[in-house]
Amino acid sequence: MSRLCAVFAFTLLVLPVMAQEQAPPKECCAGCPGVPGAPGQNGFPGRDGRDGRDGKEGSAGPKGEKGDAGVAVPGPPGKAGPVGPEGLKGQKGEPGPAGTPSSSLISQLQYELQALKTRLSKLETATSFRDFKRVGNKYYMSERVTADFDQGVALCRDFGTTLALPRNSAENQALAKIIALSDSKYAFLGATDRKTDGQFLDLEEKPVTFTSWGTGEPNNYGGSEECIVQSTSTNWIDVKCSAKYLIVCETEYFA
Ligand SMILES: [Ca+2]
Ligand SMILES: [Ca+2]
Repeated sequence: MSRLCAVFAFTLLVLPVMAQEQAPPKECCAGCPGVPGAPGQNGFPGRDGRDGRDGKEGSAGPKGEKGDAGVAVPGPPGKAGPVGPEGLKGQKGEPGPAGTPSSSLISQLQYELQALKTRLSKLETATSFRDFKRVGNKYYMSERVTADFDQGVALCRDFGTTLALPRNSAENQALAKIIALSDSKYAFLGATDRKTDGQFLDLEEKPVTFTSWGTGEPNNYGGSEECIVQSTSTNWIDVKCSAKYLIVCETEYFA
């Protein structure tokens, strides 16, 4: 290659722009390089670079504005304190409405009504006698008549009652007062020792537990004293059942 051609070709390769702006050479030799082609297309983008280092901590930001007032929320209840002193008594309330009586209340009322009827019946019987006296739940009654023991038992039974028999000291004294109202000093009692001498049984044949024997009694005088009389001094004496003494009856109700 001639020196001229080499310079010319170098000029075209290094300064293509200049070559485009310049007019094509008017002289050329055989075998010289042709005119440079158009520029190639752009290549693909290169790979991403590595991450940079962390920057310095920034300065503190400006102070924020004052926040809104908080909402009150009740906390859990605390432990119960000690019991305080008793307060003053309140005013009496209005009476409540009348309730419907329960079956048990009705039963109770029926029971009490029956008890009252029985007591009234006993009282009517007692007041039908000339003398009567109440002691506890018992009435002593007397028509101030005298009779032997068996007649007396029948007389009292006719009135739905029994021949008097004190079961305690109070009844013993009440009977003495009834006897004192009459002309008699003694009244028959509702007990005998007809079955076994010395063992007195009441009219239901139950042993007599309360007694008020006088001095030396019962002595079963003559071997035939099977009945008892009480004196106005409350003493008991065993006597013959065939003798005649005051008849006092008794009747008892249960409260
Ligand atoms: Ca006897
Ligand atoms: Ca006697």
